[in-house]
Amino acid sequence: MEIDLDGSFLERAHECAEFLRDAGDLLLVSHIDADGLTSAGVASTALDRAGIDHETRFSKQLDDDDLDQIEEDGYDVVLFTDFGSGLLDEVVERDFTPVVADHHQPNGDCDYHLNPLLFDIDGSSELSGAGTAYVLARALEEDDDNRDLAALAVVGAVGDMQNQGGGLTGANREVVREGVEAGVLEAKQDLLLFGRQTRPLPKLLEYSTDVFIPGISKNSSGAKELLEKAGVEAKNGDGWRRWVDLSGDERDRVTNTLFRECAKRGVDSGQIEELVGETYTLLNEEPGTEMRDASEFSTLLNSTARYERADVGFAVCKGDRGEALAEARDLLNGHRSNLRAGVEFVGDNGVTKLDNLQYFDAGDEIRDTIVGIVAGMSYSLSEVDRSKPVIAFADADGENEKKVSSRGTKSLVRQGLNLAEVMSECSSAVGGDGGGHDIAAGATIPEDAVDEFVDEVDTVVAEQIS
Ligand SMILES: [Mn+2]
Repeated sequence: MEIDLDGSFLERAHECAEFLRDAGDLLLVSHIDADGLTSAGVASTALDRAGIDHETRFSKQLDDDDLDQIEEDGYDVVLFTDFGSGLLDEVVERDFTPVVADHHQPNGDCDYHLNPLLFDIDGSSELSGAGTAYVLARALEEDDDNRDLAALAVVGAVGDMQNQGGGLTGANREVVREGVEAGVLEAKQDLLLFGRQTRPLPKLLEYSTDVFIPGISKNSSGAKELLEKAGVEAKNGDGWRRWVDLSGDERDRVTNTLFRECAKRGVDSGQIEELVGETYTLLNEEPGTEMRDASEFSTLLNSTARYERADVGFAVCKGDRGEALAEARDLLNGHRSNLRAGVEFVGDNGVTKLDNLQYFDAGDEIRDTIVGIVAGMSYSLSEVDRSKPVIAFADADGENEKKVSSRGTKSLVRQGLNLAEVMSECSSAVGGDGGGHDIAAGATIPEDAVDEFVDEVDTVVAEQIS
């Protein structure tokens, strides 16, 4: 379904925009993750351009304490981005007027409620929080200005994994189209390996663990050999070359060689196809930087969010390429070494295997904000079975609670795995709650319910995959 920029969705956006112009004391509140940070970046930039004063703050999960604090601070109007819809029945009781630009399932409604789900657009796969904020931003300008913000909106959609299946679809395509027309975005089919802008070539191949390629993934000499076979120099005078440094012809040679080697090494054809998909380049960003590529940009933002430095990620979204960017890169480096340590922990301690899943409990050894990524990365370990989902537990902030993260593979999803359903059903069966995406989902459960929970998961996964 296409976003109808002339239709009722845009009409609602205009009503919200008109209201915001005379908002009085305005607070922008957004979610702390890549989509939430880009949502705030899009909304705040558009408000600035429209001359609307506002302050900005972030929250990991909007709750009553946040609402109490906002009320106490005496704002007249609060613009919520990337959350708010789910708590609207409580928000409307408060002593301020809410404007909500969100894409999550609504609980309640208000006059200024912009949410694709209210307009028959799928909020989980076809428009993100940043995409919704983008529609609002478009309504804040009478002409075609603010279309440059489509680039950030795409970063948000990618951050929310809406490009699964090879590219953005639905209303997101309209956002992509506007970004391309505005000259800020390039969308093209390319190798989907992570790090096309910043990683040294051999590392680009070596770190491909989404699709595991025997003899190349996690094998630096194998990765270098592949480049040799493709007749592509891995180095030039300045050091390692990156994907972005290659000519189109060189990229084709590497891609074709990679396909051939995958087939030779028994990677199934469905997985080989997943190595290529639509990629998004932010044309106003410096080549060779994280911000140039939507996927690398969203990872940079996530690594600020996971360490509660939303201020840093937000500043980068608003264009800071100095101090904030340097700090974001430090956080990213720290994040990577935490991930390495996490995977090492799983390797050292192993996983417990049931019929239809494997799990590990990291206790307080791995932060609950990164244990899900570690679970996904652990597929690269020989002791982890790619034919079963990985369930990871970590101690949560809350007392007597466990944070659960789960990861599957694309091939498991094709066989019917839906971890969002698994996490939601199985956590509520033990008195917790959860949800997410088919390939990656999470939950919070009582800490004494781990055994019962994994048994539930074992049963539900069996049903899905059979
Ligand atoms: Mn979102």
